[in-house]
Amino acid sequence: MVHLVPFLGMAGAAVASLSQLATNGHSTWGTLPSPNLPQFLTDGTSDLEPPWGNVDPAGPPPTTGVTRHYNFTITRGFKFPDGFNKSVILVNDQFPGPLIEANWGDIISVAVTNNIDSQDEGVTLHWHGLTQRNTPWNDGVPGVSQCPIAPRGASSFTYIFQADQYGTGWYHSHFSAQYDDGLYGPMVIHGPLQSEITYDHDLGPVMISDYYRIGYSELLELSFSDPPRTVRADDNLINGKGVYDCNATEVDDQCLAGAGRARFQFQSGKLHRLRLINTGSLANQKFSIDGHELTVIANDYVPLKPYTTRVVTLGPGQRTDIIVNATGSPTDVAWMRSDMDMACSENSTTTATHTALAAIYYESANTTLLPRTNGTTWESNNYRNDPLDLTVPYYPLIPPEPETTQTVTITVSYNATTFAMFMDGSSFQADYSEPALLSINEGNLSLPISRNIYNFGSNSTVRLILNNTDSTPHPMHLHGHNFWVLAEGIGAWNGSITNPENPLRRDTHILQPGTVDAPSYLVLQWTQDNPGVWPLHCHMALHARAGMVMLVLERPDDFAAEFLSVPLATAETCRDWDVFRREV
Ligand SMILES: *[C@@H]1O[C@H](CO)[C@@H](O)[C@H](O)[C@H]1NC(C)=O
Ligand SMILES: *[C@@H]1O[C@H](CO)[C@@H](O)[C@H](O)[C@H]1NC(C)=O
Ligand SMILES: *[C@@H]1O[C@H](CO)[C@@H](O)[C@H](O)[C@H]1NC(C)=O
Ligand SMILES: *[C@@H]1O[C@H](CO)[C@@H](O)[C@H](O)[C@H]1NC(C)=O
Ligand SMILES: *[C@@H]1O[C@H](CO)[C@@H](O)[C@H](O)[C@H]1NC(C)=O
Ligand SMILES: *[C@@H]1O[C@H](CO)[C@@H](O)[C@H](O)[C@H]1NC(C)=O
Ligand SMILES: *[C@@H]1O[C@H](CO)[C@@H](O)[C@H](O)[C@H]1NC(C)=O
Ligand SMILES: *[C@@H]1O[C@H](CO)[C@@H](O)[C@H](O)[C@H]1NC(C)=O
Ligand SMILES: *[C@@H]1O[C@H](CO)[C@@H](O)[C@H](O)[C@H]1NC(C)=O
Ligand SMILES: *[C@@H]1O[C@H](CO)[C@@H](O)[C@H](O)[C@H]1NC(C)=O
Ligand SMILES: *[C@@H]1O[C@H](CO)[C@@H](O)[C@H](O)[C@H]1NC(C)=O
Ligand SMILES: *[C@@H]1O[C@H](CO)[C@@H](O)[C@H](O)[C@H]1NC(C)=O
Ligand SMILES: [Cu+2]
Repeated sequence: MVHLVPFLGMAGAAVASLSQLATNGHSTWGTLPSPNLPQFLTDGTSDLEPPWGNVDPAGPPPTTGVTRHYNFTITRGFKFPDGFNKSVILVNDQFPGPLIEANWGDIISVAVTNNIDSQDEGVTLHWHGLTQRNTPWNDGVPGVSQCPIAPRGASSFTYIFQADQYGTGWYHSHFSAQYDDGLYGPMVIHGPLQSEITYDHDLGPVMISDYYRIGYSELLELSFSDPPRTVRADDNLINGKGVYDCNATEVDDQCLAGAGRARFQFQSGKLHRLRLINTGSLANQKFSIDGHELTVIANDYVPLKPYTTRVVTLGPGQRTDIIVNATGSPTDVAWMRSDMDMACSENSTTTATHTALAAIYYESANTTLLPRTNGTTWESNNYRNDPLDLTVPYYPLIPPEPETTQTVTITVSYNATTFAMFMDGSSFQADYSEPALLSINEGNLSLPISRNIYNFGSNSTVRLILNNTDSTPHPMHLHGHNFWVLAEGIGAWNGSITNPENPLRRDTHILQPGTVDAPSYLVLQWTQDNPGVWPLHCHMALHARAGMVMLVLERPDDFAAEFLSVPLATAETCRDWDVFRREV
């Protein structure tokens, strides 16, 4: 499949007539001037040297002694991110949520209050990609590491954890498919940079999301209805902004014209760092900037040997840091764009809703004009990530022979009422009132089969071969670790590893579609250096809800020593949730 995305006539007005408050609340993402993030936080002192000094960039994080405090109040509100009226979730009145920023090694403390006015809508926040070493109860997964934070201000919970990776990440709700409604935001952890890399401006996060005008509860109802309906994205947003064609026949009076696209600023001849994040629900994204080359420097929280490309692939949950040389003239205007690459939701939407657009204005450009640049061609590659032999970690790490190897086969089945996904024949179900980590910490390993617990004991290394018989892609995410991606393909793995001296490492990687006769495989490996209960799951919220989750139980014998200090707050959150559940 070769795609050429032409200039789009219906790109909306250059200047939004709907207010920023109406589309995104108090968020300023995607408005001019673009943020210019610093290389590190100086805390108002005259620090000229970064706090990580000569610490080995490939080693454990430094201890900085600094704590970054945040207060998050979660609410719902009616916003018009692309012109369409939707009840979105706001963090401190912002959609998408505010930036969490720290230096490598800092402690981050986020006090979260759930003020959603609802009968049953809890909240948890997951800090995607951080390992939560020694703090597994702060990983933010309901039914695994904690109970949901009860709504209506009945409860709050303070997450405290170390910024133990550096680069670009994000936080998002792990409650049901809640982040689809906007409960997410970016995280930037300043850290060492590869020696050959420099840049002039850090434009910060570029959050890309497939977007649904109905709420996630309705989305789940449709997907699990009888017969199950194919869910189709209504739009594709950048930094929470898009322009829906309110004249489309199926749209009623809930659409207001005048929403604006995200805008960014370039300075001619300068190098710009952009932090791409797929904050979406289902869609694979193909990101490009018309007429510009992209130099890739990191995937997830892992620095890469820089390489240059025109298009970057991101599955839900994944991040890619790029440097872009602004080679245009000072008056140029260009489209930044991201195309959904997604077979199962293709029909009956227009190209416009499948391509997220944002305008890039050079320093002397007329900002009331829209770009008229042409898109870049790309080829679908069965929804895989960019080639493993191209994406090579900057700091090499050789995977040892594994102490144990596990194969897990993914199947999907449809019955009269719903569809379900299975990992080795078992479809995951959580009990939000009984987090697995807490049961196991109390010495109870006899949990229901539907918890999909894989006890890897004290093995120092685990290799996992995922065997996918399902015809959709699955962005697989492991909590608590970066994994090695040893191989991917169709059929039976022949044992060969791509770049055996230094395979790709990251925290999320796409398992491509397969069939029963020709399943696809993805071979992952990690070091068991982080005692805990870590979900390994498809990042598509619908698939996780359908059961595509397994729990990696790591070094349970070390729990007694390591877990003495499960905070009282974790138990209190469960009590609050139970009281709340009894009252409704
Ligand atoms: C968070 O809220 C608490 C209690 O209201 C307040 O004392 C503290 O200063 C706030 N912290 C920040 C970073 O806003
Ligand atoms: C948005 O939808 C809500 C719920 O239907 C409604 O109460 C509100 O008036 C709508 N807002 C506008 C501006 O139409
Ligand atoms: C939508 O319809 C209005 C009124 O007919 C028209 O002025 C406007 O240009 C149309 N917008 C688009 C994007 O086609
Ligand atoms: C960036 O582009 C400018 C103008 O095209 C060129 O002169 C410069 O060498 C480029 N910088 C880098 C680091 O490639
Ligand atoms: C999508 O539309 C094309 C052209 O109208 C049609 O041939 C194809 O069968 C449709 N695919 C699905 C999955 O509905
Ligand atoms: C910017 O473009 C608009 C629309 O074409 C035009 O009206 C305006 O005069 C231009 N501004 C400048 C400073 O050129
Ligand atoms: C975009 O493509 C069209 C059709 O191929 C061409 O006529 C036009 O010059 C191109 N525009 C730019 C800015 O390259
Ligand atoms: C379909 O599967 C779901 C989930 O496994 C189950 O709850 C339901 O009872 C099944 N329905 C039928 C008709 O088998
Ligand atoms: C362990 O947990 C399971 C599931 O929550 C429960 O049914 C069982 O009674 C518990 N066992 C013990 C010994 O507490
Ligand atoms: C290693 O993992 C396997 C499961 O893959 C488990 O059966 C075995 O007991 C583990 N070995 C140790 C030493 O914990
Ligand atoms: C993968 O799944 C297929 C279909 O269930 C099965 O035939 C095959 O043996 C599995 N492969 C492995 C390596 O387990
Ligand atoms: C193993 O599979 C890889 C990827 O398909 C292929 O490049 C390689 O040649 C194969 N090696 C052997 C020994 O068959
Ligand atoms: Cu999936």
